[in-house]
Amino acid sequence: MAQFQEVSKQSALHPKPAGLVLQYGTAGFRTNAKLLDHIMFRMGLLATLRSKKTKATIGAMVTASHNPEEDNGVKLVDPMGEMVTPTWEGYATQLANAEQEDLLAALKAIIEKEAINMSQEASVFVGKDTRSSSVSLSKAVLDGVSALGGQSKDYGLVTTPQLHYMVCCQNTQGQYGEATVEGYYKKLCQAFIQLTKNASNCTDDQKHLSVDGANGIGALKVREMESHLKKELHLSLFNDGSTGKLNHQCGADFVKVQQKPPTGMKMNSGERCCSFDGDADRIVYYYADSEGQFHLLDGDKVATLISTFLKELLTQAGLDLEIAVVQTAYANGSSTNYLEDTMKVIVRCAKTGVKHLHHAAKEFDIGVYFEANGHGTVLFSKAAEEKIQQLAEDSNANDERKRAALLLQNTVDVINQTVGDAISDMLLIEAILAIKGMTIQQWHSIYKDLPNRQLKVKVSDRRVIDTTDEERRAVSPAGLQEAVDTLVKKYSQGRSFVRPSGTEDVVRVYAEAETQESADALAHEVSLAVYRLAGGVGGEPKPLH
Ligand code: NG1
Ligand code: ZN
Repeated sequence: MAQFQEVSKQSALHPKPAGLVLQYGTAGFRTNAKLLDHIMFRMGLLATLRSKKTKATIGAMVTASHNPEEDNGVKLVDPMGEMVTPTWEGYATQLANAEQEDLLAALKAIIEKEAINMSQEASVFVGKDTRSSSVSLSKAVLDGVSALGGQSKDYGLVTTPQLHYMVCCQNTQGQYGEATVEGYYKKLCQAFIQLTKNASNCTDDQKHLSVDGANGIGALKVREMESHLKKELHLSLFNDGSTGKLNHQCGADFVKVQQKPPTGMKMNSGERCCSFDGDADRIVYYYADSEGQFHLLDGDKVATLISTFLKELLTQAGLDLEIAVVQTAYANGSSTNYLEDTMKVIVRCAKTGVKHLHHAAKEFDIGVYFEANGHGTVLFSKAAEEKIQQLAEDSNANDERKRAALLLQNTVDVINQTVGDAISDMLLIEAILAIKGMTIQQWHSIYKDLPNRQLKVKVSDRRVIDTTDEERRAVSPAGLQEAVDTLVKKYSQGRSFVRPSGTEDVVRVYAEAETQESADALAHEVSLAVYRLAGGVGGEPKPLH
């Protein structure tokens, strides 16, 4: 067939380095940009097949999120804006690793297995982040699409969640919104402005927020959006990419893991600040108190704020909808206790990676999901949205119920339900704080985080670590979990677990305990156990103090 001849011809221009093996990981392929040209071309091919199979538009986003500038990556977006399904992640890995001469056979195997009608039209939306390598790599994706005769639309520079949004808008024939960046700003900002009308006496100071753009795409997009906010939110942008390096000493991942402010940011005491990551799908908040001490409000605090707000509105509206919060093992123990014991909301634990959280959140009328690192959103079931709408339009409902329903409606509209979105989350958080007349200090004091520490350990093959119980326990290598259990017992309020990263070649260690010294010591001791029992490489992990 002519299509396959074209694939053969084009793939020669995007050759695979022989022997290179890469996995579709927690969030797509991710590694040094120099190794990715063939992967991009092949993901263009796969996105086209996925589009033919689903008879819908598929997305391909070129980004390596919070990884260093030298890295890049690609992830595929399914028709409703979700992450591509696990079976197709498997195909992605197969296609990516087929040697040059086996590519056509690998492609045909997928076509056959999925019984894909190759005369079906295909449409792929492509987006990229601000990495210099993204320019040629996104072209390679477009080449892959055209080699299989698919139609593509290149959105150019967009945040990851913006691309997810476009895909969903397109496949819902505009029901979810208009599939343009302008349409995205309009929908979110209009909802934000409606929400803030419910805030009384908001001063200019309270409307101010400092944003660390991680020197990435989020900074560009916040600038683009600003005029739509009609001065209801005043943003001071730092690390906007004009001088600094992407994700270097800044961005949500740096702030969360290092538990300190990004460089290049001016922090006045008590003022709200937030950081995006490199592709603007994560957000964390923080502030410095009058003594200059830094306080972090991570994804767990965000989930708590949002779920409290929603629960209050549901009560006011008299709507009987089940609300749950989905977290991962990285959620701070205090947040889980607070949500379950004080807030009385259902809490579920899912494996790391938003696709797992997203899936779990779909089980509820309203599913609030956040990773501790600030990646998350809220999902409303169709039935929930309908009930909210009915009440908002019910002329017999009393004023309080109606007001709550309208607030819920605008909340639904300000949220990007397709995936975690730093811009959308920021607008929602700002609206909630304004409506509740809450300062960042008050939000922070809802519960007190247990001191915690995250470390990385290099091992020769991280696959020797296998986990169970949503990654909270290791089943291999032998003896590791027992060692962790023994160490944890030494510390008051201790908790620790280890898992192989899905985005970096490391094993991650998490520990929390009553004091920072204990959390640091526990994390270090567990790192040593990993190093000794799971084939550590390089020097032994050193104590933090
Ligand atoms: P890995 O490298 O698998 O831990 C990291 C984050 C995930 C998720 C992905 C994708 C942590 C501990 N892990 O995954 O939560 O966000 O990157 O970006 O934050
Ligand atoms: Zn990201």
